[in-house]
Amino acid sequence: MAVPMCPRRPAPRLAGLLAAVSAATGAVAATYDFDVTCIERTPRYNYDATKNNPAPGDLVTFTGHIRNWGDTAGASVAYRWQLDGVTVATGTLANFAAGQERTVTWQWNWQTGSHYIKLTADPSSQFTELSEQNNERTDRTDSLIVGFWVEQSVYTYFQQHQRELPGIGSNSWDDWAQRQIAKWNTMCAEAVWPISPQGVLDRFRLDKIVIVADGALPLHGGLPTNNPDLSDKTVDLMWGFPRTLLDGTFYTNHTSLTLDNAFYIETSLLHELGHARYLIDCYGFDTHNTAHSGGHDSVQIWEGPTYVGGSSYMPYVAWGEVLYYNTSGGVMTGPYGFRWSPYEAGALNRIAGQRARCGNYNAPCNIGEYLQDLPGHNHMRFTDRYGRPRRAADIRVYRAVGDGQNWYGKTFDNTPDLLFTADGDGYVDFGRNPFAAGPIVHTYGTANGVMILRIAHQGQIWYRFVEVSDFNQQYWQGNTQDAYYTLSVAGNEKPPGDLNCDGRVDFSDINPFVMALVSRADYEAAYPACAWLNGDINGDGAVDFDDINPFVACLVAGGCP
Ligand SMILES: [Ca+2]
Ligand SMILES: [Ca+2]
Ligand SMILES: [Ca+2]
Ligand SMILES: [Ca+2]
Ligand SMILES: [Zn+2]
Repeated sequence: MAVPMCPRRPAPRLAGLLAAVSAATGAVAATYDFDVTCIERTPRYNYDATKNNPAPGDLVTFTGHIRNWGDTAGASVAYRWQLDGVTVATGTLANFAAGQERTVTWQWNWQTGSHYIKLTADPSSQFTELSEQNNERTDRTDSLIVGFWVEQSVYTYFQQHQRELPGIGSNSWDDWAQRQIAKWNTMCAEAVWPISPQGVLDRFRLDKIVIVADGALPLHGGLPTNNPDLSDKTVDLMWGFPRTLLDGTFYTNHTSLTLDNAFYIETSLLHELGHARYLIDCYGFDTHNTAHSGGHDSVQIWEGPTYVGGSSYMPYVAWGEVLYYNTSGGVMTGPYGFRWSPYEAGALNRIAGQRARCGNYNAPCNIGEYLQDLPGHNHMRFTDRYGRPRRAADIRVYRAVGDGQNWYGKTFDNTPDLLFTADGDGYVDFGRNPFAAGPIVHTYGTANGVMILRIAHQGQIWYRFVEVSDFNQQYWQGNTQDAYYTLSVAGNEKPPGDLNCDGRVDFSDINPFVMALVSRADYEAAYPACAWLNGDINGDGAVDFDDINPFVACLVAGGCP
């Protein structure tokens, strides 16, 4: 089929609709609304072609699409192209009929880097419009490319109701769609973390809006939403909007400017586009025990007679079933809320500037490929609540295997898979991949990117979850050979300087300190429930004369720093 580009299907009854809505709301009939709906760039290149981007000097054409949503025919409206803020072309669209869409073009010899192409309708405000806020679009030229396919009824419904959103000048499905991309780009700019000091580097532009008849999606197999046109490889991300989205209440809130209102910002769409780019569901690291409600217990570990899941070793954190919530997710669901988390930003920047590689839809073949980015040696240091090493702690790794029956299914059986003893500085070298014997898997039936550690030290036992996302982020920060982590577990240990183990550091610790200094054996005999190393104030692993001055400082301060 001929590929429709930005919207080209006329909307013949629009003027009538507009008048009806105006009459219904008692508003003054809108006379004009010029709407720059989209800027497309040609030629297009398939993402998997040898040449998949313009080369410097290539002649490219920007085609701007302008709608007249007004009800007055025959207007002549000016337009203006700007590149990097400099006007490069102007013109006038004469006889612009109500409901019509017109296109204007500007050609440019391609340059690498980030440039900004902007099209403005009615730049000197000759017309007072229903919306003055949809008269310009700006695209970063080196953006990745988004295509949306929308069925006619959805397109029409949005044109009827978007204007009911207060104060934002939205008047079309196109305005809504551009707002989704703008939100994505804003989140990219704002994702400034240590791992992404310049935020998410890529920007995205809506290059293709294809309006199709109700029921037409998908055009070439797959799902109407995920795969609106599987034959299209010119975009890097695609999504479809079938008429069935109008069933139910998904788009029936016309007035709330809140993130729970898809008619304003469709957070689930941006999440799905995250998948289309290759991001995984971070909630897939979450771990639940649901056998008591007819489901599956992921954690099937016993500590003596105690079933660990839901016990004091591993309390439920929510709903009487959640044993672990991921620490890595944002848009892909997790503690960062609706923004790109450090993990997501790192993953997006890992392929910054690269077009889609093997699929531009949810899910592409390279989804989650970054899970395999593991440093060669992962050194984890186990410490107590005062930051002291848990020397010779017994560390056991429980790996997840698939449950074969749930999304991101996982089972930790009762047999530890790896055994370690922490060294004199509290370290264990887990090697490259303690999570699994093979690759990290994160899909239906299996998610093994989270492991459980059992830490035993000085008669105490702890269970902790560790996510592969921590290892991935170390890798992306350049620690591809050796990465270092600290896992602090707090027990009944006493603070440094507390030699009589009453929980305080004061004059009553002086005599036992002297005893510890003179003879470890005498000290341990006199204070069997205490730790000789509480006298190691300077943290060098011994109690000796070098600790005297720091100990005095602790006494004066009422505690060691
Ligand atoms: Ca306008
Ligand atoms: Ca105007
Ligand atoms: Ca004390
Ligand atoms: Ca010392
Ligand atoms: Zn998802």
